[in-house]
Amino acid sequence: MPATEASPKTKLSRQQYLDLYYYMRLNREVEDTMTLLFRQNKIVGGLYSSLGQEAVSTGSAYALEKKDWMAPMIRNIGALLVKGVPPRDIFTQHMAKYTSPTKGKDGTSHFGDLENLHIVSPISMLGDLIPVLTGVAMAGRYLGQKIVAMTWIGDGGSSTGVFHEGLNLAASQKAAFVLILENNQWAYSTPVRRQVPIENLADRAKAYGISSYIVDGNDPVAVYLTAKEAVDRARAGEGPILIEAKTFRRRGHAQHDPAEYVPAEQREYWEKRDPITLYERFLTAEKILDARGKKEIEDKITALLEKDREFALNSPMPPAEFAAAGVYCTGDDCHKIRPKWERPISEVTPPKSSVDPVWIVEGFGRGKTSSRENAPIHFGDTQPATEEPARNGKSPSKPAAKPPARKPAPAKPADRGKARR
Ligand SMILES: Cc1ncc(C[n+]2csc(CCOP(=O)(O)OP(=O)(O)O)c2C)c(N)n1
Ligand SMILES: [Mg+2]
Repeated sequence: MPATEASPKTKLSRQQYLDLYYYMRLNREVEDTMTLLFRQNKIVGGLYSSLGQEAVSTGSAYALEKKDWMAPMIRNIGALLVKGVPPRDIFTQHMAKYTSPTKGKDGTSHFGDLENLHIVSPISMLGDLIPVLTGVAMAGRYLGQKIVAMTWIGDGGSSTGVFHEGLNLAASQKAAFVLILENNQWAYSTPVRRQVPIENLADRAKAYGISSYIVDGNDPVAVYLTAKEAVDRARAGEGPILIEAKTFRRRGHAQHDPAEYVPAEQREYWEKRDPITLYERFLTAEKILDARGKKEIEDKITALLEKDREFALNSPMPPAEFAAAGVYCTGDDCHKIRPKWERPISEVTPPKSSVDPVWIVEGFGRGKTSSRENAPIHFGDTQPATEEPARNGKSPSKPAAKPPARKPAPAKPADRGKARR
């Protein structure tokens, strides 16, 4: 599908327009605050900037419902804020304070909230969140929750093997999964044209037979409307959807990288397209935002960030004696998460959920197999199988003319579950 056109005023409610503005501003100011903290040597780990990409994180996450799941990557602080993570968690986490979501065990953004906000922690290995979030979407369907799962990937990350494996899995499972591909033109110091031989990364969706969109990643309304349509379609059972958001990484890969390899003309082009400046212009022209409204939003953000920054600065570092706590599962305190069934459990547990297999794979599943390679399956220890032996590695297409001399014992429910995997 072509890029979404500039969005007319009537598409969103006034509150929605203002929410997008608030979250973009909050996103930028949380990161500006952290840049200052980094310069003061208060940030423990790496600090990545999403300057110029705020419309992608906020517009896409804004399309999710409360019950939906997401997994952010390093440039998606905006998505965390939209989903309801308070800035104090982001500050304390980056400062490795004891009050942080990981109790000071990480100095960047590796935290989530499985219980309430439905956020899976980022995984540093690029692309690995795709099969994980596909699994979340599949679990949601299994549990009857009608949820959608969303994650983000960069242009560089879209060249990993697991991107392709994950999307193929999502497509074949028709998972309610939306993948936002942030094409910010650079993967570290490699420009996108030198790592991918195609113009539009959205074209990759064709390989998996799934739908895709291309959207202006600097227009929050276009991102939101596109993501909303994708989320609605995924929820309706249309399968996964890939959205390529074209944008630009205005800072280096992380704080240590001055990004001198970026051509000046390219930087200038994108600096003129700052998403917040453009959106503010739009809101003013449409009379959705005036000077007073803008000041109210700014004051609200300033007060919130001052409070949360102070909280983080005044929080203690983790006590040394807790270094090993929460690292290994003891079976007592961890793994408290239980599935939330929204359909009768009997519907998805044997015997109601089970059907007898219509064909049997040699050496797999029911019954015991002979230890000799290529030997026909013996159901039980003594009786030879009377079914037609498999040929060329394939199972017989028809059942044997005569029934087995001894009926195989039905597999236990647990075995059946394994056999199906
Ligand atoms: C599988 C894997 N390979 C390499 C890395 C190291 N690495 C971390 S970020 C990055 C660049 C990612 O570029 P892109 O996906 O375009 O995301 P961006 O940083 O532009 O948001 C690389 C190579 C990694 N984390 N995982
Ligand atoms: Mg990139």
